[in-house]
Amino acid sequence: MINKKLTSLFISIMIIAAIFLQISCKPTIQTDLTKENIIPKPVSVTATGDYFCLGEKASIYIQGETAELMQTGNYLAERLRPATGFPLEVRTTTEEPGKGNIFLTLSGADASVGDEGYILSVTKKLITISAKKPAGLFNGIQTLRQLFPASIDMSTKQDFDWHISGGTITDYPAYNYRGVMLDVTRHFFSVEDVKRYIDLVSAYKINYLHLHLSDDQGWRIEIKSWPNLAIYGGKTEVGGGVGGYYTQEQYADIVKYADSHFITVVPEIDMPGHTNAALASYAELNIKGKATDLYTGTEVGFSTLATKKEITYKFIEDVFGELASLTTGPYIHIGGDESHVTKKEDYIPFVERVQDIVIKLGKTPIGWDEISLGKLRPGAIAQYWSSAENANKAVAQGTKLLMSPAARAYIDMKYDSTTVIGYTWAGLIEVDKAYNWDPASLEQGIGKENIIGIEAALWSETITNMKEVEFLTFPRLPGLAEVGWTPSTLRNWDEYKMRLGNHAKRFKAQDINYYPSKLVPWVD
Ligand code: TNX
Repeated sequence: MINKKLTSLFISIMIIAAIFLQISCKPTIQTDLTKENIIPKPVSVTATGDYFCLGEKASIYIQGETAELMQTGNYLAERLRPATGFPLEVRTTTEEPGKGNIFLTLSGADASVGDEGYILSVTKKLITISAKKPAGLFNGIQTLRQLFPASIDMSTKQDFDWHISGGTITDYPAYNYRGVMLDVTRHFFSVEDVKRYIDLVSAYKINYLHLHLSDDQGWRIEIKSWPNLAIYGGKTEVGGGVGGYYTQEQYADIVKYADSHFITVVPEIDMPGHTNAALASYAELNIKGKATDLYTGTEVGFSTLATKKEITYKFIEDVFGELASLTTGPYIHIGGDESHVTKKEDYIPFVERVQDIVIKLGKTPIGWDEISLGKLRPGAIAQYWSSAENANKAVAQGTKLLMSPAARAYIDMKYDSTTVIGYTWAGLIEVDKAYNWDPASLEQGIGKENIIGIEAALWSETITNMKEVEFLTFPRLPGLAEVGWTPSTLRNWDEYKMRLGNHAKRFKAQDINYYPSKLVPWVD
């Protein structure tokens, strides 16, 4: 009798538990994958109407045991653990795992997705990301993060049904280079700041971080063979603040952190102009052999290295030699912009010789568009920022361009006339203006075949802290990331702004100080 009662009680509890489980995993919002607000917009999305529910017992399975794969699995686990409160163990497997798990695999994806593409499939049973390379898995993970409710990005446990819509996403980038430049010279930003920047931009599939490491106002990287550059030349910044520099260990830590987010760091030492910090640190680099004073203003174009002195090239070889050994990526940026006090006949042979120095170190030189005044070495890249004429000169030499048109991609410009920080020299750049352009049809004579990608540039004359960095970056950067990732035929401002509006919740969950543009229908 008692036994019977206990059995029926047990059955009732089981039924209630089953119903509860069912309810707790019932989606409260739509389950149409094609209606998700993914940025950058994927190449193709098909929906099944099904949904997957992430539960406490889920694990992340990786197929293969390479360190990079393991790191990618751990990265995903670390993104999902705080808000879900689930353990989400990372395990290796040789076959498709059972129900309720996440599966990251380097087999199964069609070769057409390339090195950075992925296929994300969501069924009731399993989430699978397949790719050719770990970078593709990482990009698929960024998409997956955006399929969860925005609370997934909170740093503390949230009471939520972690369901996502079912279907398949096939995705790959339009351009291989999707970058952002951070100027750490005009104002210095700490290692922690740079890491947060990497966290935030990698979510939008940015894969290059260009660090502007030297300028008139400061030298920001330790060079052991020329120690005064950092110790003296790094002492201050715009406005006279304390400045700072990265030790080589700190810089290597940034590079490693970026690499673990599939972001390649591109270091820039600007020359022959924008060199006052170096000229103040070493007298012998000056034409007249006398050191200049440190500079804390915002003028550009008044400084130049002594292009006719041999010591200058010894200096460049030493600096780039040390920098190359800290650089895991292919590029070293040589600057070359606004050298207004360098004579053209001196500028051209200088830029040619500096390219050769970089190439000899096994790296590929990039320079601002002015470098196309001289002969560009095979493989060198010109970064278009202001002169279409220079950009066309580069194309005529068979050189590929990195597109950073100031009127679209200079995210140090104000949004509108009321923006407190930022410049206006390249115009006001509202969120639609940063989004609404196509790199391949922006300038006559420059087509997709001439372009490696795009880069947003954040100069820091007017910004002093991360809150300000975030304000100018968000929400323009997600739009620029989409310009670089999504085929132009799939892009449209009116549709994009709806998706962007839905990212406010994600910005808030990550405590991002974003500009709430009136052009965007924000959904809180
Ligand atoms: C132009 S862009 C510069 C920088 C300034 C920036 C301010 C470029 C290659 N040179 O030196 O910081 O404008 O917007």
